[in-house]
Amino acid sequence: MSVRHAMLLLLAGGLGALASCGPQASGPTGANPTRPASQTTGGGNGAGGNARLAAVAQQRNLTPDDLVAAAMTYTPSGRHDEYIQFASGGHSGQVFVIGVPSMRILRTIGVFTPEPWQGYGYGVGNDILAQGRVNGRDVLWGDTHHPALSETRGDYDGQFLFINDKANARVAVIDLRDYETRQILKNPLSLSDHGGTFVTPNTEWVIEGGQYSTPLGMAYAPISEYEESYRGMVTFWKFDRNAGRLDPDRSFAMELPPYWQDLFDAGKGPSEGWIFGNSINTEMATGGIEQGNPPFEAGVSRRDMDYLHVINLVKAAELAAAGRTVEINGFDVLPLETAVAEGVLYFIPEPKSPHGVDVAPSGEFIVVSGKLDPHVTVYSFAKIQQVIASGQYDTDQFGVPILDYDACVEAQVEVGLGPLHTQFDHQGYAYTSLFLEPAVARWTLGGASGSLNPEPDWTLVGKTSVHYNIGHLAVAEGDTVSPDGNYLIAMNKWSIDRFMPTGPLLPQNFQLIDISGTGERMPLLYDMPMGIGEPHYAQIIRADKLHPWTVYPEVGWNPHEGRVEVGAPSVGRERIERHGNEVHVYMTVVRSHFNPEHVEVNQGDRVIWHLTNIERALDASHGFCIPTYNINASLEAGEYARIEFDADVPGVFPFYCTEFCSALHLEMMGYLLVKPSDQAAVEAPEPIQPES
Ligand code: CUK
Ligand code: CUA
Repeated sequence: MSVRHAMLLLLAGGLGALASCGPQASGPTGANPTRPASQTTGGGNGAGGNARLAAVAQQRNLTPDDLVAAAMTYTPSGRHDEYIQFASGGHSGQVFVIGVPSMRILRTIGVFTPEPWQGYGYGVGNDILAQGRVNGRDVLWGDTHHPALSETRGDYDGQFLFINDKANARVAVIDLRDYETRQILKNPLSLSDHGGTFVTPNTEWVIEGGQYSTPLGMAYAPISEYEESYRGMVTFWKFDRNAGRLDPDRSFAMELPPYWQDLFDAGKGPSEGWIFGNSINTEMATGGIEQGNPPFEAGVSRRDMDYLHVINLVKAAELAAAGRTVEINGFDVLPLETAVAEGVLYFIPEPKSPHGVDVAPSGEFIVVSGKLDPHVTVYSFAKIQQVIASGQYDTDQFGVPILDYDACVEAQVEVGLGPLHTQFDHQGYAYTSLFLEPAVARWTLGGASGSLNPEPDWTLVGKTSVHYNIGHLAVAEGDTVSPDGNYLIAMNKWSIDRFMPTGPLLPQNFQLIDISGTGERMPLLYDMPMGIGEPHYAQIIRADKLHPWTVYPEVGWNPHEGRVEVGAPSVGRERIERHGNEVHVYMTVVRSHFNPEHVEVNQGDRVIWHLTNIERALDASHGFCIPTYNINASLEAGEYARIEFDADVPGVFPFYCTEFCSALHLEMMGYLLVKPSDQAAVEAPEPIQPES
């Protein structure tokens, strides 16, 4: 017997002892000539289980570490995950909901892109997607980057999720009672955003920072006027928690120099009320490789330092409320001049073209990752306040105070090549993604109260290699005031050889890492291909903080209005009403029929189709599609939906339920008859018999 096999047996003994307490699992291995007798008998005896586990491990060439990783992630049928991850969907324009540690995708949330399974944008939800129109044009995709869970006292509260669309500078609000998008807002100033969305500790404000500077208000100016006419910005959207909506009338933005603002984060604890953002391109490079200018990649990285933006949001909001703003494209903007004069905006040098900016759980420190510099730089909020109070500083060409770097910095930690983003755990550790190595670095946060780790402050502790180039990382509740730790997900941009190739376009790779221990050890547990866009950021919330509806609260519920729809179709009140050439269909939906089943209209009629799913059972969703009319709805138990269209094409259209709901699901259909305009018109609807 090899040493490795002996280790497997030993380990299997441990697992077997655990397994023997519970019900015996059925064998997943299929035909295996060497499998022991206990596997076929299903006997609950520990020794048989051990032998069986060892045999499976040997057959599948699994190491003891593999078996431990499997045991830590495998989630038996019917068991739920401890955490839920909300991951941006990158260019899919959506959000993905993923269980942790099982890494099972639970749901897509349609946000900026139509999503046919939910019927989002195929007759229902079109009004929400329409809110995201830009200059009257539908923009039916987004580049979602940073999801932000709503917070109460700096901790996730499980009520709402916000997300930005970098490509078009839009933000969306998702209601976590039903995981549906409720609102999309187009930023009236900017054409790209990146520093969003981030929330203040009680979700009073949702932050959306711009990225590539343009003339504000989506205006035109030649690029030769870059320094005079192009501007950066950060927008503060006021969140009305009761309404579940962002309120543009109480929101405002701040004009910033045309540096490319990158990411933002909100202060907490002692730094609550302040906002921090990093930047690239303080060089104000304008590119033009075709004219012999340095390309952006070089021009944007010429200076040794860029600027950490430090913004007094409380004061900015007071100024905005006092009317110290100007209006640009119908939106209130605090001018740069005013922000400077009133002490709202400060800069601190940060090493060359940094990336993330992350406020530590205590709110005392702000961590900026070097990207082109192997360090993370840690700024002290207390020191920043001292320097501001001293009134001693230079200014940049826009008059913005530049605070002394050395006076504001608490520490620098050399973490490795290409540091991008940092998150925190409950043990006083910080974790930074290293794009170039690629790896995750664990280091100790100095001055962390309640620190459990024995290492000295501000020290690199260890690294785990990831496959491959990592962007963001997410620790369970790792950007809140009270991180959970335990799990870290590396969001890797390249997967290279990790999976079976799927043509030349390969998935991204989420890697789950166990960070429950201390010291150097951070074992990799699981690879999860993400073949649906490039998620940038994710947040991981404890599952027991989420309390979604499992059916809508009442039959006839209009999710978009958050109330029962007056006049929603109900049993016995199904009917078709004609008012001139406008036809209203009032239809109930239940296993396994629609009522009415015949809907006759005239070509050219405007059809307004009201549907209520009258089911009250868990998971009793029905679909509703009309062929060739680009209509598909998903009606969850209790849901009311309204679909409007012009019956411009004559013919006979079998509508049916698109969700396999019962044994008689195929029979769940009806006919829409659109009478050609050259034939005698449908006069009055057939009488509808109330359901008995
Ligand atoms: S960014 Cu993608 S890796 Cu848009 Cu938050 Cu850093
Ligand atoms: Cu209802 Cu299928």
